[in-house]
Amino acid sequence: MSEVVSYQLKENVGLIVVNSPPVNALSQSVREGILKALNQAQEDSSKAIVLRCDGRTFIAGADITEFGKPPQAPGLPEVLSVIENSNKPVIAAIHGTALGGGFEVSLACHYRCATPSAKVGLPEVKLGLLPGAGGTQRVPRLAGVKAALDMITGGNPIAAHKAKDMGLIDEVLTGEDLESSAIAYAHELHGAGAPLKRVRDVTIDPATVEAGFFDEARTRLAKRARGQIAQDRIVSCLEAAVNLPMDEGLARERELFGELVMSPESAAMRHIFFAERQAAKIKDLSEGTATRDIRKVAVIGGGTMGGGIAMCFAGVGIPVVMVEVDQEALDRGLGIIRKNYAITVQKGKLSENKMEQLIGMISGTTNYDDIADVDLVVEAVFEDLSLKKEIFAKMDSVCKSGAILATNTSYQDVDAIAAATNRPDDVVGMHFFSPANVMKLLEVVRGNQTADAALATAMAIGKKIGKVCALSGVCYGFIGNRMLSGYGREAQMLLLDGCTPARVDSALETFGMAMGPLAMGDLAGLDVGYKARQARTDLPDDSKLYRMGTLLVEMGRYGQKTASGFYKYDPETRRRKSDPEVESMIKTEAAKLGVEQREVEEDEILARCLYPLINEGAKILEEEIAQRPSDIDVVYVFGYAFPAAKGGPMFYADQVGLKNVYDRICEFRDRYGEQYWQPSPLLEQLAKEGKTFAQWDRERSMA
Ligand code: 3H9
Repeated sequence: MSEVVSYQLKENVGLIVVNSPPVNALSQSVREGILKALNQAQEDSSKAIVLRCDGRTFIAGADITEFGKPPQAPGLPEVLSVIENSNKPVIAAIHGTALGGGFEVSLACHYRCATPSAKVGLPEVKLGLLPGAGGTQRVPRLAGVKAALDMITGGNPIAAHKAKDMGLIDEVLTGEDLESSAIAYAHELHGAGAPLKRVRDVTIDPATVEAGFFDEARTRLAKRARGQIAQDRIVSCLEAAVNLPMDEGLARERELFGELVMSPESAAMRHIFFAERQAAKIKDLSEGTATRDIRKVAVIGGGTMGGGIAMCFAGVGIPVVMVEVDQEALDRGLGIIRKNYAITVQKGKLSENKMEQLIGMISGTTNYDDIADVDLVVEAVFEDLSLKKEIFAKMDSVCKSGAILATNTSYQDVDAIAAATNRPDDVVGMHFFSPANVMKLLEVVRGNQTADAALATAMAIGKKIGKVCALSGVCYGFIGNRMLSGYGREAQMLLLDGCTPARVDSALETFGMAMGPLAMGDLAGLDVGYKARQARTDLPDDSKLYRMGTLLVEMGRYGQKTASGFYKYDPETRRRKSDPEVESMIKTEAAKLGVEQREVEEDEILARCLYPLINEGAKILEEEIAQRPSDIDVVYVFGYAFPAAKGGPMFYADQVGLKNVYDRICEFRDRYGEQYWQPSPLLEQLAKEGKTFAQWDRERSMA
């Protein structure tokens, strides 16, 4: 029939099976195969048609690699219309995840059945898109407009039983085998004379939608996804579902899908989708590199970080031992974990029972001998190299052979830490981001001597605990924090130049950052950066450098924790407010330092803050600290809330044009000095050659 779609008549049922690994995406050959099979089924003696997939999942969506390329027939709408107009009932039999176009295929079928573990969803919004094959028209017809709005703008999958309750699927199968259960279900429907149920025939009563519903949704979503257009277009499609006949609604959906698929927002988000998967691959490690089993973990340090890390492992059923210096510190650490879980219970996102189960996975000790049997230790004490070395020497003396010894350091030299042990090949960096149980990024740091198996295990366990992993070499601050230093520096320099904190932050927030750099400093604690700077000997001797941050700390204004920093904070709501005292202090300091204040354009604020990220990123590539430009994007999107809709700093630079970025950096160098603005040789080279980072990376991998 087709290499990726087979058809056979089985027990009077026409059985269409899609087999297109890895996720049965709707490539041209899959669309064509399904179409041919459907046509064949119309002609034979089958009483009903079952569509199922081989492999790990039902169709997981359109083939994302085809977007942006010329369309190839048959289009998905054509396939769906043949399904819907079939003269025999078509039944989708779902396992794994029916996502995007995959779920839309099932919605065009007359019936949907699913295994209990299956999930259905419309995640297009996460790619800056909307469901373009009827999802926005059929879901509200089945589940109501409000549920459709939440499902499509949230993009999260829904478990089979819930999907049934919502009316999205008809049957949760109970049998062990998907194919035979689905065939049995088809017989049952046929026996009962079940009609050809077409979702398009359902009408939505406009009276069920409250007045102002769509306006309110638009305002709320615009706040949630600043600067992104997909949410707005989804609302328009749902409005069309309510107000227009089906075919006109479908036409509107196609038109808006067409707009989004060509948008820079979607191109950036698709880039991040593939970048995330690429980052998990270590170039010089063969795919089959053996990993070690991680059945028990120890976390050294019961602070906020250690607690969050322990929760990550407990969450996937791996028992954790937390080690602290004394009972009091241990009780405090375990207490924080309990409190964190309790908050989740209060929010209704965790049951009391499950909470107790999770807490039961985490034990505590003050004795290193108790970690002799663990497979992985993650050290998460404060940033003091000699303390870390001492702890690693202790770990080395008690841990069993083959245990992986990981440090969560943000800045320290992983090689120096490894040298404190007799097994530097088992030492690796696992740099979590705070709060560790929430933030998605894990920077896995490869030391000079880290063994392949230790590295592959760190990446694998990172994935298992739900993190997005990116590999970094050893350098001060690794990929993320190293790049950040210029970003924070310029945010503060801009104050002396004439910006208020609110002006700097709002420029970056409008760009899409979840929080501007100064508000972020207040959240992290200005004292943290202050202490880190004091330990550094490599900073230029310039009284303008971090002037405001330093002054604020010296006044006891550490940020949110003291209810004042660059801003003032309401102690109850933590809401920030501009502080006239800070604004006048900035003016006074600028005058003292002889900086002439001026009106700074928004465009300059963005360039001054973002271009240091790009320039340092280019240096990180030259030094091979990061494997690829897209890994840097992953670090920034998942660890620093850089907007996915801008694709990460390196992708963004490619869009702006490297020559434009380079020229602006040269302009800043001439104005502010080489100690801050030294263009990276790689950036200079690519700017002169008229290339992008992505092109450079492709050419390099082909060479
Ligand atoms: C859409 O459907 C639009 C329609 O509404 C309208 C059309 C007109 N295409 O994630 P994994 C690759 S938009 C191409 O590691 P898992 C992926 O890159 C689409 N490739 O596996 C990776 O490749 P590699 C809406 C895809 O088991 C490999 O498959 N659908 C696609 O952890 C394995 O992926 C989505 O957004 C694709 N659609 O998770 C769903 N999907 O091995 C996107 C995956 O070379 N997919 N690949 O690195 C997912 O969420 C996950 O892949 C899934 C499996 C949950 C399915």
